[in-house]
Amino acid sequence: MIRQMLSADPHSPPLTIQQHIIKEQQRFPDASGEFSFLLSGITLAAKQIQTQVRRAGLGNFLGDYGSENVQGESQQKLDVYANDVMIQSLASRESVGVLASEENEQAMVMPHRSQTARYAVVFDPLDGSSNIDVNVSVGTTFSIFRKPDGVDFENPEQWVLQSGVKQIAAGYVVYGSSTVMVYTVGHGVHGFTLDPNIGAFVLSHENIRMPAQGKYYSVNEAYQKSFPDAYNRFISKLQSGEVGGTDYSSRYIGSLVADFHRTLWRGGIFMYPPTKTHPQGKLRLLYEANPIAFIAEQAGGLATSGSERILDIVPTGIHQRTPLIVGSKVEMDSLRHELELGD
Ligand code: AHM
Ligand code: MG
Repeated sequence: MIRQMLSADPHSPPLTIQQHIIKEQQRFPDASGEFSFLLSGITLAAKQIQTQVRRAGLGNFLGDYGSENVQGESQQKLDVYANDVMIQSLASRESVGVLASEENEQAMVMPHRSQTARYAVVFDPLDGSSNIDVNVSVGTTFSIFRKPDGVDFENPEQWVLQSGVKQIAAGYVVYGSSTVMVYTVGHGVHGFTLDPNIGAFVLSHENIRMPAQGKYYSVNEAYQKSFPDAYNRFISKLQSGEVGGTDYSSRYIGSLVADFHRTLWRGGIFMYPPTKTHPQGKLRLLYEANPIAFIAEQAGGLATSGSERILDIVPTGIHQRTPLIVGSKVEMDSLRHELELGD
């Protein structure tokens, strides 16, 4: 279960994310400090993004930027801002050689071209951006890979076209009623809440465990007629109390980070199955499904595309899509059973 660290002793000094990362880094024998410096680039960017998200209605920061990204989706001003901030923060870290973003068609080689660079970061700078203008939670997702041996700056996409099991760290930031960052380096999942008084992410949830079963399912039911039958049978079972005897409620925000954050905390299941308009699923493997799947598994949950474990998928393209079903063990087992029966 989630342990509330802050309530343990209100007078103990807060443990910041920076201190926590340094502690985690000691698990790696060859740790040089560069990995914690890399992660500090992400927390710095997150603080800047959250500042603009919080003031979005005040400046001139709402609405369309007037261009489309590589997916053909219109870019919001905050998408562009968040992307610039992530790139600027990470480009100054010499340990980072390559970046890939939802907002950029190609993988980006960092101008320093440092021979000591050994990490690649993939990210969605502001996920769920259709929710920005209506003041609903949005988020940032990221995933970190080590540079594969023998790969250089001539082939930047090879730095990031790695299956999810190769992630060395992943996380997300949810800009909700508070700003929370959740991350894993493969030794459990930890959550940090931004304390606006001191401007630091402070450990608020250590060793987060996803409950084995929840009471919410999360799916865009407007598309139900175009889901494969197995998903509809499973949804019927949820609705009729046939999954662990639970009476389910539905919750769907339309921001993956927020929908997953609730699923991580409360248990249950999030689904974005194949649909007629998105037969390969809508969500992107590298910077949406992979970090969420890594965190889910580290917290005791499961994540599948419907046909295979998300973390085992070997990507062929930076913006490749996948169906994503992620959640608690009981719901995931019940869905697997329906999928095995076929359509
Ligand atoms: P985005 O990256 O363009 O913001 O799209 C991803 C978002 C996810 O956050 C969310 O889970 C999904 O799109 C919602 O899609 P839909 O509106 O089709 O239900
Ligand atoms: Mg996105």
